[in-house]
Amino acid sequence: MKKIILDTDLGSDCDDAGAIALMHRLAELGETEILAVTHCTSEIGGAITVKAINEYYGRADLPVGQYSEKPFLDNEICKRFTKHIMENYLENHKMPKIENATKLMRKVLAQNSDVTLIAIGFLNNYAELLRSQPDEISPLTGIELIKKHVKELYAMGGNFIDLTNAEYNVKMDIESAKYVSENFPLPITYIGYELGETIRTGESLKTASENNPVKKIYSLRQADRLRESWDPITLYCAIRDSNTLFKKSEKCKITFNDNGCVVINGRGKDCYLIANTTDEEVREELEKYMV
Ligand SMILES: [Ca+2]
Repeated sequence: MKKIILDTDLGSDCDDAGAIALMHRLAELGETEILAVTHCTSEIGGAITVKAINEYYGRADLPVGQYSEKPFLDNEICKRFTKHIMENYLENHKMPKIENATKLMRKVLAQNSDVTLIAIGFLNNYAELLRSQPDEISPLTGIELIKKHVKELYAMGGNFIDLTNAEYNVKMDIESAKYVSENFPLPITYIGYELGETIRTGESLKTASENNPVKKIYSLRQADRLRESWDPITLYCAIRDSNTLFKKSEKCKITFNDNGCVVINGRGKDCYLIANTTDEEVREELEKYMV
């Protein structure tokens, strides 16, 4: 069973919520153990919305962390649905204390081994983890902690079909994407923009309970309550890494240029996923786990 830490930018888009629902469902089935969820913007509603979803799925005590090094994407666009979910949550909860994401990751890694890291937002939190220095939690640096306690990283990011086009998660923080791609000491599997672009999911949420915050998020974000599936695909493939819906590219070295575009360069430890079946089959499979 894979132990995972999920890092999300929930708020920029709603497919993070679909991915978090899918993660909880696969945990219920005994396929993964969720160690922590961290949020990579400084918008507090994003982290509180993660807490609200975790509580709905029976994991109110799951540790949640947030990026807090400097203000980052704390804007109205990112509050389109988190504002509503947070206000609703605070009607019957006190304002929870949200931990610093880097500290939380260091604490969780120090206590676990063979952890799979997952990114469905920008790579700033993992860049901070890589740069972290020995502290009261561990005498190891971030890189040493990763080498000792982590297995791999799955990251939604990059466009692997059009190498002249920067994908959103990379474009919004090119410096962190470059830093992680160049310094992460273990294999990175990338889920490119092209994989989620043509697969719209959320249909199964339409029949969910009205109390389901993920259903509410899709209805607030999308008129037809469907959204492209970049993040659910990432969670699905990180947890079920031997699935037949996608296959891995040859091992190669993947980095990003100064414009945020993918650069594939000879031999290396990384790979990107390639579609291995029809969009319809992927859509049907994802929908099974989004409620
Ligand atoms: Ca995302």
